[in-house]
Amino acid sequence: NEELTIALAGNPNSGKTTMFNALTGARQHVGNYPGVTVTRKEGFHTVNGTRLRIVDLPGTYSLTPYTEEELAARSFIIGEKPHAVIDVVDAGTLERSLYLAVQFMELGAPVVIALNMMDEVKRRKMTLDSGRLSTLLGVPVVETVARDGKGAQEMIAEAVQHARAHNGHATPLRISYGADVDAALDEMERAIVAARFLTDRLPARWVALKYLEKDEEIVTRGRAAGVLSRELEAVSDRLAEHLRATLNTDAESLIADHRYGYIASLLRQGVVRKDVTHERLR
Ligand code: GDP
Ligand code: K
Ligand code: MG
Repeated sequence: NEELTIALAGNPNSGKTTMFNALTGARQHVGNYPGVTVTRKEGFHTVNGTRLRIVDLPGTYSLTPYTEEELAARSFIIGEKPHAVIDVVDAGTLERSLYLAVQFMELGAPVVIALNMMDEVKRRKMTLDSGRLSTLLGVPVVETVARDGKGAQEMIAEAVQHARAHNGHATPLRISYGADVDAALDEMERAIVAARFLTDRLPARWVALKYLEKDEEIVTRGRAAGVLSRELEAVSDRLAEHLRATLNTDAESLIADHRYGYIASLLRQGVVRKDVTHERLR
């Protein structure tokens, strides 16, 4: 019998556990991620004879992990390759929340976005066009209210369909980070592909990005792999020096700026409309 693993991911307090409880009820168990004290919650949900293993991941803002929770969430997604990753997003803080969604997409994870807390969005007289967002991002987007289970069935149906269509992999999103960063990424990507460094499980461009962000885990693995790491670090150092001299900035900030720029431009294309009339009346 088919069993699919579906991860619930997202920022802290976006409604993941509420959604997890709504889906799995009493069929839950709690453990720990290997080597860390972070709680691991999983449970089961059956839909049309398909058993879904649902994993409630720790909250994370970024895939460049700064905390044990973030590292556990990332390791799960990279190591266990869930069939679908449902990114539970607080729809009221869409711009900030999509920062993580975009990173899942760059990683090539099969993402479904649950625009949660839609009750709050409506109460604030905001209008979100989830269909438009889905078209622009190229991933399913479902509106939910986890607190009363609204949209949960549709969300699960989308996740199952997405899982079957992608078999654990989606085409990684490629964002432009500007001419200087893109050139460095291209050069690193070629070296990573040639050395087959982590390419069995990760997009080469994502590994290159992590090098520019000085990701501890990826750089440590690269150093263990030998000469390639010196090559990648040389490109990264050269870029760092250039950015410092020309723009007085570093690669990490530029990468974050471009990600936010990408998201802001998406949202301006008809995704977010605030009811201005209502605002003027107050
Ligand atoms: P997590 O950190 O992502 O697991 O978030 P939780 O599930 O613990 O939810 C954080 C808070 O948001 C709790 O107080 C929930 O009751 C509340 N919450 C979750 N989903 C919704 C929703 O759709 N609408 C509203 N208004 N509140 C919600
Ligand atoms: K919480
Ligand atoms: Mg939680």
